[in-house]
Amino acid sequence: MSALTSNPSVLAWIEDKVKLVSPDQIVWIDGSAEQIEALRAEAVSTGEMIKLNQELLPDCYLHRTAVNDVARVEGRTFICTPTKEEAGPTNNWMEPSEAYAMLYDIARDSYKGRTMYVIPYSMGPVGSRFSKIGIELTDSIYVVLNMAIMTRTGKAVLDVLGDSDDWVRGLHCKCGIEEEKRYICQFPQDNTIISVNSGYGGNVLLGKKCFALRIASYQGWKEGWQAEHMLILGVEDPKGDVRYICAAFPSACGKTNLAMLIPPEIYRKKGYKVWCVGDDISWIRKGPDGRLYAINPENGFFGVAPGTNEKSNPNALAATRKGTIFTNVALNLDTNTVWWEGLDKNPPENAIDWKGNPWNGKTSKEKGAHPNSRFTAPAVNCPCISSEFENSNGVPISAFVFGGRRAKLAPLVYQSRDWNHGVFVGSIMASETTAAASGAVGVVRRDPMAMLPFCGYNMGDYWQHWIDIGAGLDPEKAPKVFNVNWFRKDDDGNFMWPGFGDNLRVLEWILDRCDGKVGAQETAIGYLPNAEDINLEGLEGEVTLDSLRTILDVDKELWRTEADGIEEFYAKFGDKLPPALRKELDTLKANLA
Ligand code: GTP
Ligand code: SPV
Ligand code: MN
Repeated sequence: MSALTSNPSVLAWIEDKVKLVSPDQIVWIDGSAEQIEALRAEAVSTGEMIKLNQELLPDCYLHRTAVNDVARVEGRTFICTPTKEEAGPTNNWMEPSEAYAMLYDIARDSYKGRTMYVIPYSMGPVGSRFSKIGIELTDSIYVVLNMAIMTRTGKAVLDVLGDSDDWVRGLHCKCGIEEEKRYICQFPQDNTIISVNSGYGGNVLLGKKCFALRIASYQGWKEGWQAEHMLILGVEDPKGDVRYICAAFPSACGKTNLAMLIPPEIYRKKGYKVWCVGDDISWIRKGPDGRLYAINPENGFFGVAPGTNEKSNPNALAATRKGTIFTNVALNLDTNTVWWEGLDKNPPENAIDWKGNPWNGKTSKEKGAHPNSRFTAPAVNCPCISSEFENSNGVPISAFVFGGRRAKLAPLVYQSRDWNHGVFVGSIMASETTAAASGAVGVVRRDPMAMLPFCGYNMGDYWQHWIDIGAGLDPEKAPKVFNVNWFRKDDDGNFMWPGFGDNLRVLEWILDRCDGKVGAQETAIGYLPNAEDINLEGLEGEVTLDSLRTILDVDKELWRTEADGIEEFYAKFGDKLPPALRKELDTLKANLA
């Protein structure tokens, strides 16, 4: 197949990689429906994908990854900068020439007997000033089909690129899916990503975490913009005014759910609506009017399946009813449809679990779906997708919201005193680990701005970049900064806040604060709501004013211990710690004394 571009930098790079990996043939992904259909058929014929019930789930497929390959591998993810200091204390680092040599050894001849797919893709609407172009080489049809949902792919992207060499190089080699030889390496200075020995999501869909966060965060630092692990949603009030919020929560901590929330009945009756612009990543720039604007660089949702149901997230569920790829969920053999824990109370008895073994959902103690099983669904399928989803100029941001999964300590919501204090609040985020990454689950760790696994440079420089962005904004126009925690638990381990749709009650307080419409209590950590100002109408029996007060408390004793933890964490950054954040920590300590 002939090349779809004459761009010299593209052709030279591909020629070089062809020599390295030795594919049998090369296929350029042109963006046509026919090509996608042919690739689906080929993947079904080899068993790589299973075609699901086309009446109930048109154009939907199931894929199972290797059992050793079900989540991002943070321990095997590297930032390859010339010096270790550029990668900083929170990233794994490898010297670039060493990394290239090691990766090329692993990748050499690994496409023998296989096809090289060349995927040109745009992160962001094709041609938008926010957007960036990448090319991913892969030997996996599954990757091609996922990228075709998650990004804008095909010839149109190459036409926009023209002869420019401003594009991100991505090489993915499945190799033998060997865990000990799995590496996900980013080379920020070279605009390059190399991923070997995995076939799973965030490790191999290189447009997502590798490019749109790790490489793009570095680009944003150099170019004066931001790439963040943030959802974008619009809240429409009864007058029809829509205000936008960006929220950063760590992996599997509720971004997709919040981005698509269905307002509680009392809000729906008043005329409130919520629109989803993005569920995972935001690229943010200052607009001509001095406000910050955000786009979602993705074109689909790579969402957590377990727990997604008609009640928790009907919009996400609806988005998965056509054109979707399911990964590592259970297969119901009676209906040829999919099932996962928390979908409904009726698990199939005649099924295949995510590992590919016969499974009876009524009797088996094993899980049918992996806790990090996922759906890859086109954004356009989502019933609440925003009319601004394709807007090349992005949407104006009123508030940034940080949040994590904390059984104790962090209150339901609080507001920072100003921008720099907001950066501090983001920098001290901590959250219990989840199944989205391999390793222990439920351990509290620091995860600044939910970017711990995704920041492509020194986190100290990243914080300073946040502070510099704020310094360039008129405080009147800068987004207000908040922190939320939907995950407070009582002593019996029950969640104390209903969450999901009811989180709109907290968003309403946040937007009212942005408008200066509601008061707050000034505490040691920032502004907390007066309990009466969170609307509990319709939650009678579920949340009382007293239980609300419990999750709005600031326990100074616990916070003093927390401050010691922050001190210890900050110490890792040495002189890369922005003085402004040091000052904020001192203020916190003084407030707690
Ligand atoms: P990534 O795609 O990994 O970045 O995850 P995410 O941040 O989009 O998380 P997602 O919305 O998929 O939610 C992950 C898990 O958190 C699911 O099991 C949800 O059911 C659960 N969850 C989401 N929102 C809430 C909430 O408000 N309260 C509670 N208790 N659980 C929630
Ligand atoms: C996350 O882990 O934050 C995800 C899934 O969104 S992955 O694409 O695997 O990174
Ligand atoms: Mn994510």
